[in-house]
Amino acid sequence: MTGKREYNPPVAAAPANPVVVIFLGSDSDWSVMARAAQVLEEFGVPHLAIVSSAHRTHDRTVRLTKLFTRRGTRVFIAGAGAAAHLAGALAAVTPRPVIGVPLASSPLAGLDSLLSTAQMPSGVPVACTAIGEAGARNAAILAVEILALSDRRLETKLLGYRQALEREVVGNDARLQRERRHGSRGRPAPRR
Ligand code: RP5
Repeated sequence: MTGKREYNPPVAAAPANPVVVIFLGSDSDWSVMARAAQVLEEFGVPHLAIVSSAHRTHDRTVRLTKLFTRRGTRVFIAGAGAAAHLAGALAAVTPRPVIGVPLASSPLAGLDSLLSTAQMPSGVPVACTAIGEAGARNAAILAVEILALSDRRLETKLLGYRQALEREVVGNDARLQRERRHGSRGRPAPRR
């Protein structure tokens, strides 16, 4: 014992009882993981984003996960790159669903994080989304789907979101057909 007080880093200013907590392995992950926060914002889900690594600040990550589990957080999202053990580290200490987002921040472009997030041993699952921005968005949508199981208002919003997606694709198709009829959507360049 050195007699020194343990370093107890503060938690970011936040809603005290976030329904969803997004963990980032590094602040360099924020540009991608902000997509998840944006979706939760759109659905009006109280959330919090925290930088805390599975490796560099392991004890803090465990402590925070247990703290937010006690406070009632329903779903955790964990975005990390490289040897991405963050989602698994959370899942090890919370019974709540954990959704991992593999990030393409290493020379292996996310394949490493995809495998290390998805390949959990039997008994401690994490849901794993696609690599990068699509995965970050989908993690938040999946979190909303989980919450909507017991929240009709959220389910109605989800249905509205799906209908908007459908309208967008149908609209894009109509535009493509129009442009092709008028010859304004170019043909692919001939192969050389
Ligand atoms: C991972 O290593 C982080 O999640 C991040 O994606 C990657 C690089 O982190 P930094 O070196 O930019 O902090 O743990």
